[in-house]
Amino acid sequence: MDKRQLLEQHAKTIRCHTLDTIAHLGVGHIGGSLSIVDILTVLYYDQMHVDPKNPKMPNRDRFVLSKGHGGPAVYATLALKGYFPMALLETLNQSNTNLPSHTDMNKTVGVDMTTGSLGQGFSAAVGMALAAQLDHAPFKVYAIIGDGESQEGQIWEAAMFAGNRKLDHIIAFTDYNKMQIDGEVKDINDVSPLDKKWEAFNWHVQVIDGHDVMAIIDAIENAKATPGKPSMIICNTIKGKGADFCEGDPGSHNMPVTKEMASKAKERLV
Ligand SMILES: Cc1ncc(C[n+]2csc(CCOP(=O)(O)OP(=O)(O)O)c2C)c(N)n1
Ligand SMILES: [Mg+2]
Repeated sequence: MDKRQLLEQHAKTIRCHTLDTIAHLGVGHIGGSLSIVDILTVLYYDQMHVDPKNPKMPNRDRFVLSKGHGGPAVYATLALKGYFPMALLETLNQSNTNLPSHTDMNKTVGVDMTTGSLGQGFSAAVGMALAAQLDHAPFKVYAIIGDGESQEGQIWEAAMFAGNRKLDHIIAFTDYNKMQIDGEVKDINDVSPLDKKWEAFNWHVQVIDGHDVMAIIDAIENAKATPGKPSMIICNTIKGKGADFCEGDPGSHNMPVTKEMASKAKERLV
């Protein structure tokens, strides 16, 4: 198996466990979880310097899911990497769970920042990158923001600050799935042209297919090879990618998912 095949296999496995995790609860943010799986796969299986046995390792790379509602995909990824037992996935969003629907650093091993209030996680990620710059630390901060989240003013305040401070410790991704909670981003408050906006804020910008694992790797390598600028990788993605019952459907934001729906979707995936 070559690298692409291996990573695509991991991505399928993460998608299957994300489906099962949400189906066990019966409802959840399936669309925005599945659209980021290929980015998570590349980060955790190819790029990030992390150790599940030593989750607080001081110089680990950090990951911030600023669109915190994609937690189920992060939990599936972390469980498969060995941060915690797979069985924990069945506790998603139940009372006293360690896996709330939105990522929480005080509850889940391996989660570096508490998120869910859109815009705030990205500011925290930029702050972590500033700390890394001041400390001359060797690690990177990876962050995923949503395209609907990019309608938040706070995103652009953080973007301006990171560009001005030349924070090259941060490599961010926009999950550009063209949809948010209420429908299509362009109909609600269009964020395009995203590339020109980020360039204007002094970021290094790339636009890629966010489901192509090798393109994601290349973009991260390019970002690492560009000192003196924060990096934004705009990933064209599809909401609900891989699940036949909701792929490309604006209704996939937070929807009921039965075990039958999940198992049929998994059959088509593998
Ligand atoms: C500050 C804030 N406002 C509103 C919400 C409610 N909300 C949750 S997800 C979402 C849509 C986000 O869209 P996008 O960033 O495109 O993520 P996707 O749905 O594509 O995963 C909204 C408005 C929130 N979590 N935080
Ligand atoms: Mg979106």
